[in-house]
Amino acid sequence: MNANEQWLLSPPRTDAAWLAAHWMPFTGNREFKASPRLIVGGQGAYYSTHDGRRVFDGLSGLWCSGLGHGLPEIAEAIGRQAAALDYSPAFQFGHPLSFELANLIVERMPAGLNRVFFTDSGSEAADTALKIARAYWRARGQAGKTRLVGRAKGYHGVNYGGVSVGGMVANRKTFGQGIEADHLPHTQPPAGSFHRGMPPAAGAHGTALADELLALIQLHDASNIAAVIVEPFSGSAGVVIPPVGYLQRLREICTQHDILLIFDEVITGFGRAAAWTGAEAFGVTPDILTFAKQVTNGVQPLGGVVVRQDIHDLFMDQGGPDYMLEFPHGYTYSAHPVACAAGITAMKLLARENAVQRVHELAPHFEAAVHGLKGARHITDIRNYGLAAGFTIDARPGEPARRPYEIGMAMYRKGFYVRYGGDTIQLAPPFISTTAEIDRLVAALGETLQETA
Ligand code: PXG
Ligand code: PLP
Repeated sequence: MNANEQWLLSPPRTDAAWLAAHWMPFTGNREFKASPRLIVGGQGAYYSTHDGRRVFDGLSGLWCSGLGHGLPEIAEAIGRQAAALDYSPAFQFGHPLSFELANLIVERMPAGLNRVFFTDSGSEAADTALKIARAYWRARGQAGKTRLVGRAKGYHGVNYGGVSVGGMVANRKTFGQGIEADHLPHTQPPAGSFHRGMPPAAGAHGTALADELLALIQLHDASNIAAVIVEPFSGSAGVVIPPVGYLQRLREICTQHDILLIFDEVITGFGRAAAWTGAEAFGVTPDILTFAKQVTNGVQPLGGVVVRQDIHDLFMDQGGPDYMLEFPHGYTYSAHPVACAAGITAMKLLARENAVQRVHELAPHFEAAVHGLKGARHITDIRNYGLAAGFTIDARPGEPARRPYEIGMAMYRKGFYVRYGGDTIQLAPPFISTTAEIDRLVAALGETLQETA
């Protein structure tokens, strides 16, 4: 039975009284419940909707389903695992799958990053990485190294650590004091730049932006700074690509001043940047790296943190008697067996389906297509890397977020799901997309821009 047939038998309720019980995340709840958009099925690069339509998945879910939807291997692996072992205690006991998944992940890491700590989400991965950084310096006898440095426009999830180092104003301003954090300037070029891929190194958008870290070191002294956390490229902010040389310079400064460099790869791992990681794509190796989303193709909630072996080993060496905990941290569902079953299968499928190679081959076509919208109505900038693109939309006076919302809704009515947020539209089509599907997606966006007031 396909999703449409299922719907005919039992259409979901969409009346406001029914929908009211679920307070939805990062959603305009009042608007949604007045005009519900329920997704009832997913196959390949398409969703089916409660009103019986097929919609192209232009953001791979929320950047997580690059292999497309409805993969029987993952469904079978989850079913088998739930029947064999549905849950086992995450603390002081283990199950075989987490070790297999950790090894599969390590295989895809830049050299030296080879110890994996599992979480259930990207937000938990970001907070875990920050805690590892602080605990590491404490274990090294430098307990004063606690300050954390993030970046304007950065997104590291929604828990307190991630929001504190994050730089999305809308996600910060509502919640009062977080933990102490400083922010580097963002690297988004001025509107009208229309850079393809990485912005050039020249001028203010080169290593000068990374050198801002030196000013923070001068202000606080490196003896007080634990870590710098950045996304290799920012997704949520509207696809912000690092200028040539920027990440290299951050790496250099962190190494010189004994500051840990954390890459938040929740979006860039695994495949989106036409490489297994952003670290590999941009040729810069962090000390700590986070992942989530694509690790299970979005099928189960799972994230994690990968660290350099010597960071891990320091915890072991300083751990006291061997029955003691080396790191008092973890989640009930860390390395959940069913999520690990999905992760193992997804990691194998990414390899078998040549996901990285596919993205590499599609990326030039995608780049040409999205930059073809330069000059289209309301577009003030376009940025892209791998299979990710961000468009800045000219703001209506006093209402920067309205036009992107209207565009997103009009696209959905036409049969294309795209992400809108702030003053941007974002595209991140599945790795399995065809060039024709990409052309249709971008053509629909062009048409919608033209029709939008
Ligand atoms: N770090 C980064 C770099 C992310 O992109 C998170 C942490 C948090 O992950 P969880 O699993 O806790 O959501 C993310 C998540 C968007 C969008 O449209 C981006 C994310 C989530 C939802 C929407 O840009 N990124
Ligand atoms: N709150 C309470 C009262 C708990 O007992 C626990 C876990 O035992 C948590 C929060 C944390 O939940 P999780 O481990 O799923 O993050």
